[in-house]
Amino acid sequence: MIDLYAAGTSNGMRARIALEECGLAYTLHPINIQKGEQKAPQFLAMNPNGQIPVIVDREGPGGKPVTLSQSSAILVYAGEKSGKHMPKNAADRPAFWQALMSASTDMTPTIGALFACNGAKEKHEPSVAMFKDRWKQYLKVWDDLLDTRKYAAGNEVTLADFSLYAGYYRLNGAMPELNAGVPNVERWAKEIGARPATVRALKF
Ligand SMILES: N[C@@H](CCC(=O)N[C@@H](CS)C(=O)NCC(=O)O)C(=O)O
Repeated sequence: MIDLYAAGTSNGMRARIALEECGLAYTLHPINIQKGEQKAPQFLAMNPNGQIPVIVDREGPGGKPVTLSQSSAILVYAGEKSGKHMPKNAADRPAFWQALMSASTDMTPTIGALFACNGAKEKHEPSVAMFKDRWKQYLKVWDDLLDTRKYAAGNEVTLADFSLYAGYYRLNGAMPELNAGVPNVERWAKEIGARPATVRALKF
């Protein structure tokens, strides 16, 4: 059994989608980041950075408990533990890793920066515009890619798709206009977003 500590942000959703899609049994412990629950001593003992998501797997490798933060690390951990949704074809792996890294190191931090700049008391419009443009650029590249293949890494759904979807879904809720005009992404998002395990994972 895995304990998942998360909130409904793109990083939190990424981790939860992975656990659901990989069919791993887990208990969700919702963390209210607005109230600062991620800075409580018992949380910091699991992740000294005081950030969600975190998992605790009481039956990690060798039967030993594992505590893990970083949404993409959790994603790959779930894939390796379950043997699901990692690319089967070796030739698909470079594209898999590239999409996975882009989702967590390009796209999600852009969402975080955008929300922070946009929601700041003293809003800095040039920064807001810069992060909006950056998001649209990532999405345009993603749309071009999905014109040539069905999924992030080829013709099979992988964890890279779930990782990208978490960010897309998060922004769709807050600033849907930034997700407009990308028909291939829309086609792909409609399919990923209809998967029962993904639907379950998004209900925070
Ligand atoms: N690189 C980390 C980022 C984690 C992160 O930024 N978590 C945010 C929510 S999406 C958080 O906990 N923010 C609250 C805080 O920093 O106090 C990951 O991929 O998990």
